[in-house]
Amino acid sequence: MRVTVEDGRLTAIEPVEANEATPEGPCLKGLSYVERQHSPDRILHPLKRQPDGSFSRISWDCALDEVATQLKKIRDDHGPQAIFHYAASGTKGLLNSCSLAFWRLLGGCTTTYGDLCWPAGLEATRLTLGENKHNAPWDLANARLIIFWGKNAAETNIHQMRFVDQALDQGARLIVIDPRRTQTSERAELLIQPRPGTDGFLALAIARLLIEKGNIDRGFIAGNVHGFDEFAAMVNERTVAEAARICDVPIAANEKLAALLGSIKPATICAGFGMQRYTNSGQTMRALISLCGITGNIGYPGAGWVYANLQTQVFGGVRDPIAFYPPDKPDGQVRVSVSTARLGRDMQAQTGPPLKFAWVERGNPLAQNPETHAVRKAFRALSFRVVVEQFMTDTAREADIILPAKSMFEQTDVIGAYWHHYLQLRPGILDMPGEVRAETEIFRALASRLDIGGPDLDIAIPGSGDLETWLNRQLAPLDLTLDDLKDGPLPAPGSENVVFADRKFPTPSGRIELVSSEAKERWGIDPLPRAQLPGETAAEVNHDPATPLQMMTPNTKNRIHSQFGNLDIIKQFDPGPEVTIHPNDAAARGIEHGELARVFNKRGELQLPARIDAGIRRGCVSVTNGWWGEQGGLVNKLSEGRETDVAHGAAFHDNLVEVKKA
Ligand SMILES: Nc1nc2c(c(=O)[nH]1)N[C@H]1C(S)=C(S)[C@@H](COP(=O)(O)OP(=O)(O)OC[C@H]3O[C@@H](n4cnc5c(=O)[nH]c(N)nc54)[C@H](O)[C@@H]3O)O[C@H]1N2
Ligand SMILES: Nc1nc2c(c(=O)[nH]1)N[C@H]1C(S)=C(S)[C@@H](COP(=O)(O)OP(=O)(O)OC[C@H]3O[C@@H](n4cnc5c(=O)[nH]c(N)nc54)[C@H](O)[C@@H]3O)O[C@H]1N2
Ligand SMILES: [Mo]
Repeated sequence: MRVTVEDGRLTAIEPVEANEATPEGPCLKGLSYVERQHSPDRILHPLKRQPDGSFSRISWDCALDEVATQLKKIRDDHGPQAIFHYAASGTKGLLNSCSLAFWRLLGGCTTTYGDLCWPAGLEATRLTLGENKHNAPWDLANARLIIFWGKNAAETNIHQMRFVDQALDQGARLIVIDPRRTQTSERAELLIQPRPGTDGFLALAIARLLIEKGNIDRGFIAGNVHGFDEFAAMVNERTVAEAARICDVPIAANEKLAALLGSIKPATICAGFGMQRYTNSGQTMRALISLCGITGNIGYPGAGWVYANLQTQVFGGVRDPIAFYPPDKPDGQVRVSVSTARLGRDMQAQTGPPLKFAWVERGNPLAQNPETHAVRKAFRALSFRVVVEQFMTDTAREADIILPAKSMFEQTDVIGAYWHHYLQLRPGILDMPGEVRAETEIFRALASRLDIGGPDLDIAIPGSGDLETWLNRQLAPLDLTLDDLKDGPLPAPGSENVVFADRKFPTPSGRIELVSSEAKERWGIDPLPRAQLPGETAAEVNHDPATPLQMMTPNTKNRIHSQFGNLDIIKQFDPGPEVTIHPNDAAARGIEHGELARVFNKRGELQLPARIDAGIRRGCVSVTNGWWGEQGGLVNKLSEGRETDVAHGAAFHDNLVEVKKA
């Protein structure tokens, strides 16, 4: 984005055409930074909780002295693992590594493993293709067939729709697979609405039809696919009619999808994160990718599996989803970790030693992690909590000390992406308001109180005068400098516009693996992507008459998780949470449009106005995630802390509820 600053205030945000992925510039959320940056609700000073639960302003010296005293005492009395560090996806950049470096210098801490967002899909992709990368965003315009599977790009990847439009203008076909009718499906010629969590069955039925009709790419398979014969035998274990019954979609829809995928090339499957938020999602995602493999839609323009593009993760970190695994052996450090999907329960279960202190930055676990009640209980069981935040979130409200956090305009950093492949400079262009300090400064101030110093500290955490030197040091292995990035976005070194064009797949067999022994060894799942029913929502195995409705909690256009919803510009469009319910399900419960309804299960309850909408599958309800407690929309009160079958993701949508008139 190109930003205008006048008299120290952000006044305009405009497009940067040089970023070919987003030439039309930011969406409403991006534009709303004009309000967010200068919002009167921003936390501008350190705050301390008072005995009555309110917060009052204290000086930085008081705040840091108290935090340092607590850290020292807890480390000395209980060991550093009694200190819990939590960070999530609030902002991205190279400087984020400083926080972990600080705890390492302190002697270690307890962290999290797994991730709330996308690990099941990442790991499924890695197991199958060897690497998480996809064609450049604009290459989608070359596709003749586009399948959006569990992805609502018109809301969550808005820029991608530009390339969908270009493809459609050139005669491409668009299919959407989603239990909800969405803004994305409005553009499609066919919307398939499977029973949630059953997409693996659907994919294997399509594979069966493709193989039966000979609509597969035998040449490509012979050269590039490992395990095709076993896969083909496996898909014959279930008839298309059986699969259609499990997914509850018409057989004709299966046939149409198979006919399109079998006859139109190049085809791109754009997979979202929807169906990888179930307990079976690793296997589901593997089944979906196999469709690209058997139709030879990998390694060509307009073809492929578009899930996550980690080509800018050139600094380590998430490129290899192994980073999500719990450390088997602490690397010489006293490091323990708890599952982020089961955060509340796992925090409470720590015994050697029990957790005493939490440090939260860039995240809002009281709203965004599963099982809010357990998370709250775990935080309240601690003796001390610090939250570094810009706004008074549900998590900040739990803190003993709140430290004011910088915004992305207030400190220079280098950022990557997970859809396009540009590295970008994010220059600090505004002064920090009030008494705000960057995390790097906060950690250095704490370090001096804890007798941590010397070259180790300077290498790990730059002082404000050394920021550019530090960033240049991170860029050096890539033969890049900050100056190179000053003129605009640069493709990450080694990134490709068409991936796997060389047909080199870094899997154990060097091919696309439809059979993966690694899947079995690492995760104990079937080496074949055999479909399984999801955990809680599998009506066949688990039907609980008390909670007959399946609840999805997807993302939404004008907010990012729990961010932006507090801004006036956003409230105009999204004033508050609602529960979307099918007219028949509402009628059966005597609920009218706009009436207050109770949405509940054994874990918790929300009271929300009902939005009656025939676009949602019967038997399903949805509430977008990210509402705040004060708005009455903490959706994770209803979700259980449950991991996905691979890679420790969170099975957010695998969730049953009942709805009654309030
Ligand atoms: N505006 C906006 N954009 C965002 C975000 C945001 O909060 N707001 N967040 C960003 C982040 S961190 C993420 S992870 C992405 C996520 O973006 P998406 O990949 O779009 O993920 P979700 O919103 O979780 O789910 C996508 C769709 O999957 C559907 N779905 C749910 N269950 C199933 C199922 O069993 N099968 C199928 N086929 N579909 C299912 C939902 O109805 C939903 O429409 O968006 C990113 N972009
Ligand atoms: N039920 C349900 N829950 C979900 C999901 C779902 O689909 N359903 N989706 C999940 C997904 S995909 C994701 S990615 C997670 C997101 O989970 P989180 O990352 O916890 O969610 P955010 O709401 O983005 O919270 C980020 C916080 O960081 C703060 N922040 C921003 N910049 C900075 C900074 O520079 N420094 C500091 N200290 N703080 C900063 C923001 O003010 C904000 O409060 O939510 C997950 N939760
Ligand atoms: Mo996410």
